[in-house]
Amino acid sequence: ELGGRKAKVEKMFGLMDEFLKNDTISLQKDILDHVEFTVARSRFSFDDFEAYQALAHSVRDRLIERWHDTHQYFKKKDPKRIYFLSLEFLMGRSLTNSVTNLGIQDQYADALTQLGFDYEVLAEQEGDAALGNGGLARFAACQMDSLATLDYPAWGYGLRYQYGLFRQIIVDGFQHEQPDFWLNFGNPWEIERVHVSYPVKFYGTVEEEVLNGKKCKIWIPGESVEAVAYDNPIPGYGTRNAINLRLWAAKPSDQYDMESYTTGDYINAIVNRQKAETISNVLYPDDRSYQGKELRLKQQYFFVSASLQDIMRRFKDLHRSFDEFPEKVALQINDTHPSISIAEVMRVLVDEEHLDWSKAWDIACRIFSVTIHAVQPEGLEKIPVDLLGSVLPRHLEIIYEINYRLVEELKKSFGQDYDKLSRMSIIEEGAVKSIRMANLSLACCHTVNGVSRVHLETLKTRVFKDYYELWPQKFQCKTNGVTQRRWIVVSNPSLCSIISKWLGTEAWIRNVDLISGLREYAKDPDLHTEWKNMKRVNKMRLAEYIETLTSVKVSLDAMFNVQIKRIHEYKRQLLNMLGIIHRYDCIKNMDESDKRRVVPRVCIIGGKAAPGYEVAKKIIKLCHAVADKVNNDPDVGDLLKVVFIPDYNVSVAELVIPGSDLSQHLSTAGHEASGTGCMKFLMNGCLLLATADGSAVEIAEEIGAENMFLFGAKVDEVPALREKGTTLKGSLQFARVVRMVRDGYFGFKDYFKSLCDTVEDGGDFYLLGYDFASYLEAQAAADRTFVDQEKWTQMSILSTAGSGKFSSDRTIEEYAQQSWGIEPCKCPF
Ligand code: HBZ
Repeated sequence: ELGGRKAKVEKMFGLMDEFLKNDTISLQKDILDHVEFTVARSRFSFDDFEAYQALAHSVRDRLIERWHDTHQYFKKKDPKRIYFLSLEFLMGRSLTNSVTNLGIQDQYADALTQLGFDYEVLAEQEGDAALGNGGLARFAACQMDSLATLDYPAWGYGLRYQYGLFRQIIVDGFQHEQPDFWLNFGNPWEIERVHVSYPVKFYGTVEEEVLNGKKCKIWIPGESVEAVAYDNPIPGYGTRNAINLRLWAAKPSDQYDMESYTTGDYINAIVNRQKAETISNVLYPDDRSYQGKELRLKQQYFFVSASLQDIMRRFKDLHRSFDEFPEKVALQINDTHPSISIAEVMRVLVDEEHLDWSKAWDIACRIFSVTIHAVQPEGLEKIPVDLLGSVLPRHLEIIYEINYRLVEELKKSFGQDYDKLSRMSIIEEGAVKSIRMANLSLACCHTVNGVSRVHLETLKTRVFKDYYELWPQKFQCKTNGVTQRRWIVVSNPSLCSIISKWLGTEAWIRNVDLISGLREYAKDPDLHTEWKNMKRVNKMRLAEYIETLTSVKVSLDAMFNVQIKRIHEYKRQLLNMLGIIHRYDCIKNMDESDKRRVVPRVCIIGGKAAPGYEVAKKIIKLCHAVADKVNNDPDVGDLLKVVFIPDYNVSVAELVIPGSDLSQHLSTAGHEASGTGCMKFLMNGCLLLATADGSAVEIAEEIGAENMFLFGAKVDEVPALREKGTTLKGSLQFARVVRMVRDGYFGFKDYFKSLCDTVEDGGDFYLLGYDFASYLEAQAAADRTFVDQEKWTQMSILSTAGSGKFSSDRTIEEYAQQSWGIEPCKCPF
């Protein structure tokens, strides 16, 4: 009874405390204090950027408080924790997301207005944290948001790159890459933890030692680099929990170069020390192959080793025996990039903790699970044996031992089937003998996750066929999702209000299944009016942005048709461009009365090409060449505009997606593992024009295929179509538009020749020619529907209403229950 009263009183004081800290006057005082003492400007004179910095620090104070409480509570309860290891996190901006999740947006907006500032203008001052390439990295960020919101005891671990993904600038229509100096003006969202640091070792030799009469291996490393922690609090929504994303930065270590100082080579000793920092300097742009790149391997091991030291230290604070490790620790590896962690766990358990090999292996097999994001076997990482042996000699030995035992086991099932054994081996023989990191993960992880149903099927039947036959129970589908907090609540506040109003509750923000309640209003004229207004306001914002960036004026009555994602041949931005050229060609050949029936379109394209990916860069140039011609053609006017949005990133997506009518997801069937962009469009009520690939197949099941525009070859048709090879011809229309590019209709004839070669018969690996007719038909269907605004709006409402499954909350629940075995741990105060 007394205990109950005490808890109530504590809760009441907690609420009062919260109120007093978050009232307008306190917030204003706090912001002004930060202007004066943190940003060190006079409180009577500071600009928008300085105001943003002060605001960010004020929000950060509130975040830190919850983050401390959460970790105290986790420590007290000591639940099983999930540790999410990822080489990439694409967090985007933090201010708006944090303020929303903390539930104090209105208070801050009021406080700022009274100070003469506009919350939205200040929010625009923040640059993106772009520590990742694309879907894989943004999905990691969405998962962190869901883990925090659902109160799971989770940690994220990654690398704190000095330079994130390159900035894309366009000069004369060509992509140029520039460094992303994202830390130049400080980062208020991180907390530097100079006292949380670990040495990470590289190179050297392995020696044998006898300990207690037993032979042991010891690694005598040749280099040591210090990993210093930078903590990034991640607040949940509607909870006081705030979890931690710990990113490691490399700093010189004092341990190894004392000798250089004493030999008098002072300058060189310092220069060598600085080299250590290069490890966390720069994010590798997605290059498809990192073969032989020593720095890449060092990055992987650096963050893995530091994270595992941290995890094991936390475990050892409370536990004596590693027997309990699997009851307290789940390790998720995000693609194979962190899979060297498997060898590292074995090294620590066997060499340092002196566990038997089989006991250590049993522990490793119970703690690790992996998610694969690639479709093609070529997308899986391999590390040359020579390289691994030089950088991590002991790990190479361990991997050989794992492989020896694996092959012995495989022989029990497959006898002398040497083809199979060599395909399943962790070691790939050949010109460059390599370690297959995926096979290392498959050998150890208890769960191997695909990111959509189609993808899992591909993994089972093609990429990892042999392993699936051996261990079918390991393979699971965890369809990706995205967080509705960022992708509706933050980026589309008008839609957020409409949903809450019609559902009569804000509960969908934590429990997105409720969003299906919109279905019953899909034909309600009042909802239609609100929905259309919302879309128009968002289109207006986007149109202003387009004009500022590109000087192209676009009509709000046009259909905004968007394709934003990394530029890749399999994503077929070229199909989009050829479709646009076809549309242009048709308009040019129309008389005035036909023109009146054309649905005006604004075609918006955005995305970065990997710096060494020539074909992708040519596609970007083609977008610009076509835009130049079309946008300046008086015969076309507002009927067609083409816009390339430079430097596509998370915050650009937040602006573009809510203002889109139609979005395009054109991957050749079987090539997109999942796709998460389509889920963000879906939530925002943008209709989808898509192939039956990745998650689009599941989207069609949720909203009904009749509510999207599906086209193109199906996954199981693609191999046969490819077989046909040279006999496969695209339509006449296809030949005509390719010819226009070839003949220099858009200029740059010689430059585009090789691009055209990639899609002409015989060479058309991604089947643009085959899918073209069906693509045009889907586009025509979109036009017909757009004319019928009632129908369009109804489809749009049904898209949002059917998007519940694609929340990362659902994905995380599945991981928690099916892979990690963790329970929520909600901080009560
Ligand atoms: O992961 C993407 C898939 O292409 C996409 O279909 C899926 O939805 C998404 C999330 O599961 N994959 C990537 O984004 N991959 C990379 O960015 C990448 C980065 C570095 C690499 C390889 C791939 O070395």
